[in-house]
Amino acid sequence: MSDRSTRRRRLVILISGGGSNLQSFMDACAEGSLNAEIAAVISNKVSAKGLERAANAGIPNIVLDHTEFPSRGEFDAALGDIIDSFSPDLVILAGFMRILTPPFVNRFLGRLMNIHPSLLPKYPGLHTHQRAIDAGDKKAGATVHFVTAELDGGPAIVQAEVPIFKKDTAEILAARVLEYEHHIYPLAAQWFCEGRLELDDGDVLLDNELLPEGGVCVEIRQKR
Ligand code: NHR
Ligand code: GAR
Repeated sequence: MSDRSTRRRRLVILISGGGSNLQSFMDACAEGSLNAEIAAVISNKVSAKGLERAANAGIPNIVLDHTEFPSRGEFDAALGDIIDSFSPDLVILAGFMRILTPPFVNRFLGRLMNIHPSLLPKYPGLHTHQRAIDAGDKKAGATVHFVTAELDGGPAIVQAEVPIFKKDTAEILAARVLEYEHHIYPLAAQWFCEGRLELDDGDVLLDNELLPEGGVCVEIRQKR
């Protein structure tokens, strides 16, 4: 068996919260739509619910509390060492809420992905759903992208669009977007695990083809 095509890729998943995206990776691995194993889950918050999901599934789970480090750089160096101890092929930010310093990003460049709950380049940073509602936008969504030093500025791999309805609150919209995050994030990871996806000098290639800005667009038809 060639290593290239069939070896199960190793993932390390970083979380800070509920871990529903982590759960979508656990489900996709179990079901076989993602040919990978989750080598470890790491949280910067001891209270992250996602840690329990990992523990219940027998996945090594680690807390690295950023408040115990004197600087971002030192936290990132320790985090990078723990990640490397699991020899991952791909590192997944799944609701990870700490901005990462350039040395960390460069250490994992091309094998570090994030999902951001907006249609980037719109609304990088925090409070994306409220900002989209306040702006009167008709659609919202989520973007999977390679992480670069520019916050939420790395090139996009795949986007899902969902409608915004008049009565939406940020919470309602967040839940609608989250449902589709759970489809597109394991999908992007599977492309990477199959060797179909790469970051090439700031561009994203899928099957050796340059992706457009925004990446692959998955339009979701809303059952209503
Ligand atoms: N790091 C780099 N260098 N580049 C990216 O694209 C990153 C990143 C780290 C995290 C996720 C991102 C998101 O999808 C992400 C992308 C945290 C903040 C933030 O302001 C912003 C964006 C993202 C994650 N964090 C505060 C901080 O001071 C803390 C907020 C909190 O703890 O609640 O780090 O949205
Ligand atoms: C998701 O909506 C994710 O896109 C977002 O946080 C949620 C995490 O949910 N990420 C960020 O805002 C990153 N700053 P989860 O913990 O249930 O996966």
